[in-house]
Amino acid sequence: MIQSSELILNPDGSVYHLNLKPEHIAHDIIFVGDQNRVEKITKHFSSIEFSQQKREFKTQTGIYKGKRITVMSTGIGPDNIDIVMNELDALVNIDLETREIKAELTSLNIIRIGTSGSLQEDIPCDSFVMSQYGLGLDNMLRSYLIDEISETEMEDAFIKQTDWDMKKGRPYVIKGSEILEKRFESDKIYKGFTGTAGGFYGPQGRVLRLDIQDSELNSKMDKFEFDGIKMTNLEMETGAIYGLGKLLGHQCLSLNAIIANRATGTFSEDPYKAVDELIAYALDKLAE
Ligand code: R1P
Repeated sequence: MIQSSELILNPDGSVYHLNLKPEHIAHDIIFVGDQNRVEKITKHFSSIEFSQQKREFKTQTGIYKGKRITVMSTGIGPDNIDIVMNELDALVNIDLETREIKAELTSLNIIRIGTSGSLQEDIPCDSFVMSQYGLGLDNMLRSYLIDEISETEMEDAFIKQTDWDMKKGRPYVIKGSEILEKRFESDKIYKGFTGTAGGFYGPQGRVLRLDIQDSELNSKMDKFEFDGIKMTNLEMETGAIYGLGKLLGHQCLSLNAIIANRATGTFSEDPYKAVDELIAYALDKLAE
């Protein structure tokens, strides 16, 4: 039995941070970072059966083209992903009354619709990237046992090619769901290798008033290559979603609208349009 200090439930029986009960979520789930993006997706639904918000975690469940879908905001960063993935998994795979792990486990489909900065000149603003791999530059996932699921050869190549300082922890590489990749691919979306940073400024090489540990990191990352795979973009959730998804047995895929190009120093003239177009793309693929 999982103790009440470990799996915390609210007085109404919902999971602590997400404030949800098992009946509130679908098995097809869309993650967004920004809570205001939830309704930009659910406005396309024919009906919404449930809405909830606690802190940055806003959830709506409804129907799009006959399919029941949950849309949920995760807020920013891998630390939030730890909360969202564990509590979502508990909703389907732990009996919240007996606090026992269920004998039969459920696998969720989880699609992130995010925003991201491109590292490559030829992946311009307003394009879409689907992450074949997530590279975690944060340390959150290292609290779990990941040796069986991580791509150690790619990690070693990244460490060597970027001269990564191990005082920052060992980067991890996790592959996304190949099943979902096949469902969401087309000639409208780049396939990529997405870096997930544990912060927005220093951890992504941005300098305002503070010097950073490696001011050359971004230019080393954009030159990184392993087996023909180059690093495409940087954001703050994909690696963590892929890692926890794989450990917990869920299918995960991250799609990002490119709103900044770090290689050319440009920013999208209409980032909301790019996100809206990615939403339309992802919803249609999900409903197919
Ligand atoms: C940073 O501004 C946030 O935007 C990106 C990053 O991953 C980070 O969460 O994604 P979202 O727009 O999905 O939040």
